[in-house]
Amino acid sequence: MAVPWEDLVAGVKKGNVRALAKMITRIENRDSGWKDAMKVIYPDTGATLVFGITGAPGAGKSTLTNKIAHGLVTRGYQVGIIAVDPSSPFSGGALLGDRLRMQDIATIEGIFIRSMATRGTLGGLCQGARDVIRIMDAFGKDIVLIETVGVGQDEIEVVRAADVVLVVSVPGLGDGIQTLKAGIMEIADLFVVNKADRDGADEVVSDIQAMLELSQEGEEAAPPVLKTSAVTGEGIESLVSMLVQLKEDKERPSRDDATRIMEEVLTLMEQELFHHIRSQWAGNGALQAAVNRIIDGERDPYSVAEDMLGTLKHEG
Ligand SMILES: Nc1nc2c(ncn2[C@@H]2O[C@H](COP(=O)(O)OP(=O)(O)OP(=O)(O)O)[C@@H](O)[C@H]2O)c(=O)[nH]1
Ligand SMILES: [Mg+2]
Repeated sequence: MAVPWEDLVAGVKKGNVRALAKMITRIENRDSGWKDAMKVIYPDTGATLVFGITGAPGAGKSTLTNKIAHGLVTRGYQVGIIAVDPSSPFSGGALLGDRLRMQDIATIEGIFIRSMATRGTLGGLCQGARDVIRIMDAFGKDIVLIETVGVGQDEIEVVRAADVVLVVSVPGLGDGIQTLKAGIMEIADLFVVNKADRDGADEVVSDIQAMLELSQEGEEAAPPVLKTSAVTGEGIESLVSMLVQLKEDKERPSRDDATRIMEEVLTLMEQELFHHIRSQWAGNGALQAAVNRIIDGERDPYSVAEDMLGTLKHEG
């Protein structure tokens, strides 16, 4: 027998790590009753500050996330980490690498790590991340770090769900900032030039600053640009202090909450509708008959879909 949702939710709210892990899995799997469980979790959320950490593949995001988490825990914060695996869940390579590098913090009190596959997440990556963040929030995590590679559209969407976005670049990628997907620069609240132990970090910093100057509008302060080395530890203290400051100020950057909530409601409606249509029509005799008529050349897919949607509209 599966553990009842009530027990899981109660466990999460009490800070039970096993309940946290189990609830996340069952929510991700969309086990029956998942939505009611999330409804109960929701009022207990809103305290967590979410940092999105993104950037080019291999920029050192995982190593940096590891160091940041460590620094935050040392300062007394409870930290959740969501590592969005950029590769397919079947290839294993990148995922294993991440796991290994993340391993040394996996056992530290106060840090909980979860990886999520880009593909194959039932509720979609973005909604999946929102759900996991909320469960971690209700559990008592003060800060959630979400690492995603800054190349695909899905990943960018996930980063948009964060309160504060850190964009990580590195020297030695040719034109470092060009390798990032267009659109990522615009949503950055903070730039980190990692691998500062290598040559060329200062040039990357100036490139970013020059670019920011060009795009600066009005009085708004440009996002800070920090230099770090996740390997030597250079700059990590200042970065962590800056994140702590943001947490303490509870300053949520200008990304509009109303817009985010509206997006979420629309996503949930789309998913529900999709599910409803599939489950209602897939094994439905009327659909089978219509398909046969399309095959026989009597009808076409466009008008069949239109007719069937028409019945849905009448339902409600
Ligand atoms: N020299 C140097 N190497 C670093 C630094 N940070 C990370 N690395 C190395 O860079 C490589 C990639 O680091 P990761 O932390 O896996 O980078 P990532 O951005 O998470 O990579 P993906 O998730 O695969 O995109 C590893 O071999 C790290 O040890 C740094 O500050 N300096
Ligand atoms: Mg990584």
